[in-house]
Amino acid sequence: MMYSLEAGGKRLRPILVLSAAEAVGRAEQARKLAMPVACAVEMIHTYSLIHDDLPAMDDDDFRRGKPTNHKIYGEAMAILAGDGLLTHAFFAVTRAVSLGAPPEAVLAIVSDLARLAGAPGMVGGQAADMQGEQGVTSLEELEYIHLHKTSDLLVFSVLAGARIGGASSEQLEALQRFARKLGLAFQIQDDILDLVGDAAKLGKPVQSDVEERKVTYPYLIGMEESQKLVVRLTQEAKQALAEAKLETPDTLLAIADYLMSRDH
Ligand code: GRG
Repeated sequence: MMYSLEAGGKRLRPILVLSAAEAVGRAEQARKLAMPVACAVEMIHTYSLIHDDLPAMDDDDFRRGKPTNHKIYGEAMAILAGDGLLTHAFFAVTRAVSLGAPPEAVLAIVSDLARLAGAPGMVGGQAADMQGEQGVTSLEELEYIHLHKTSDLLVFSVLAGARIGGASSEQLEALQRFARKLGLAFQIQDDILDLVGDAAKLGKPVQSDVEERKVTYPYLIGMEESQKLVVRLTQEAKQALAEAKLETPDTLLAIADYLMSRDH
């Protein structure tokens, strides 16, 4: 569990939890109360990466610049490390109450986490992605996969932070729209970066129409349209953020800009 948690990564989801908490108000106090939830979402994310890398799923040898969990500890232990992180995440969320977070906010966070990380959320998106390997045919199908596999955990992160910060239901609704758009933009940018990285490795020009196992936005609509879509989705995300009328939205805005322009 610690091997994969400490392997690095951008820590995007915990940063979203903390930034959403501080954006709503009483920044310092909110950040402190939100810390256990920030840790919990990284545990969930790390479990999903460990399981995604298993031979039965993506069968990857490297993650976060290091050998994948099953390459070091074997498949059985990697499955258990993922299971342990998933379960411990719920324990971590409940720690927010002992720090002083309102119990009703924490209860809503537990419920959101079970839904958005579970079968109606990330797990469902991953299942649709695995089925799609036999042939994703439409943009609607691809959007469904991305919205659940990727956006739902970002939605959870932003909502959880905002709940701890004391957000109103109107603010939560606007923040949900923000995170859904942000997640889609993030995933499409990820697909673009994968193609650019693959081309660099092969020393060839970037091609979005190459035959590949996974259907992506660049594959379906081309590289240029995908890049335009990332910009449009980011603008829409920022518009939703403005509608949330937060006290200090600056960090969330900076994250949206960073994700659009990142090169790794
Ligand atoms: C196994 C239930 C289950 C779910 C797996 C997260 C996931 C779902 C699969 C990983 C593969 C993938 C490309 C998912 C899309 C989301 C995504 C871009 C994950 C990588 O997140 P980053 O870039 O990773 O935030 P770091 O390492 O920076 O934390």
